[in-house]
Amino acid sequence: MKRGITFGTFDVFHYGHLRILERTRELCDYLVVGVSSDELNFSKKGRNPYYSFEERRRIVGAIRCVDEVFKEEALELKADYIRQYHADVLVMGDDWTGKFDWVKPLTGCEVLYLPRTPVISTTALIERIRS
Ligand code: C2G
Repeated sequence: MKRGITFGTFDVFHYGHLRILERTRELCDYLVVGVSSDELNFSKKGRNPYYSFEERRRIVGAIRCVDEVFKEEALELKADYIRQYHADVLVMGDDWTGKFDWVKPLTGCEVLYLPRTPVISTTALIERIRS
């Protein structure tokens, strides 16, 4: 059984989020998702997510193709999470291209970057709704 892992904030869950999860699940038999903690999101983006960690965790966990969800506390812990969840493949959107290649030699886990779904993003959505 092939186990896949992916990570994200998944704030204001949208179609691009659904597609990365569905496409990752097509590459494996069991999908584990690391949802960023509020603190990790703040350190990456300089703002708090619109939805709290608990809300984002529940939304991602309710998606049919997602088998398991956990809290991602730091980007640097990727190799530990991969070992903990016995992941065979790490999938991220291509805005992260090259950023997590370092886990392959440490864990043997394959690393893939899939094209982002065009146009949609949480930031763009929030800006459009605001204006
Ligand atoms: N994504 C996508 N298409 C979009 C928007 C997002 O494919 N239009 C993908 C991103 O590339 C990412 C995932 O959806 O793989 C989650 O996106 P974000 O919630 O923006 O995640 P991010 O804040 O980049 O957190 O350890 C990595 C981080 O936790 C990733």
